[in-house]
Amino acid sequence: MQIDILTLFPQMFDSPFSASIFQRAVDRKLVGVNIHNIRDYTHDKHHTVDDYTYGGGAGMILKPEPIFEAVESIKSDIDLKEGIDIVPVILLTPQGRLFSQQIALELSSSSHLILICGHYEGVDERVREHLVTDEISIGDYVLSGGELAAMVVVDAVVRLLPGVLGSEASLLDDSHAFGLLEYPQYTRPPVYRGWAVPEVLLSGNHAQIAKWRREQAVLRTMKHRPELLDKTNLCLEERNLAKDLKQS
Ligand code: 6GU
Repeated sequence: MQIDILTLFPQMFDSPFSASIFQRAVDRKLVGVNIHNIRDYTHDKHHTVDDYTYGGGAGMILKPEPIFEAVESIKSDIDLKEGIDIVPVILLTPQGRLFSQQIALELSSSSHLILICGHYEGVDERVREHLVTDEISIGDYVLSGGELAAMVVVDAVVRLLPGVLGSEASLLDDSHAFGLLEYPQYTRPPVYRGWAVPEVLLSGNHAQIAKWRREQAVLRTMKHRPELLDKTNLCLEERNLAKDLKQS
């Protein structure tokens, strides 16, 4: 997968993409990331990227020209195999659809992504109307720019690409992959400061362990994210467990 990111602050991307799983994915050529400075696509002496909003109001708006030219330049470099692919052009903005594991999965099937990091009070609406194919927000809070949101999206998408994670099984265990939060996990020592690991986990009884984990996942989901349970397929036993917990 090839990812192009348009930003006013390219330096923000230096460290998050140079560590751990991500760097390994780049080294193995499973993903390539290019960071483009929107300012490089301006033509005036002052490299102007923003301007006042028509009609008045506080704050500056990103001008359309540099963004259109940057995306068009990136697209013209892409070796598009005749109509097989339209490249998603995604604007990171608090006005977008709420990012989720489902959307990460959807995006992970594209061979190419172009991400535009919004800034200031927003972008000229013509960027939305005539350039962007998708708008994504990472949650109901306001960030000072789309950069951190772009990093969140890229991280969530890249780890889903085949071969990026060590074992494909760990993808299935992910929080949210099943619509349940993850069960509690422990490692050695078996007793730490007097706090013991639940006995069932040391029992070697795999059926019991699987049952305990599923129950714990339901309990935890019930406690922190009850709305997720409405969308999840639970067996009768788990439904009753959730119901009991609700009543207690
Ligand atoms: Cl994508 N951008 C900004 N500026 N703030 C956000 C966001 C994006 N998602 C949540 N808050």
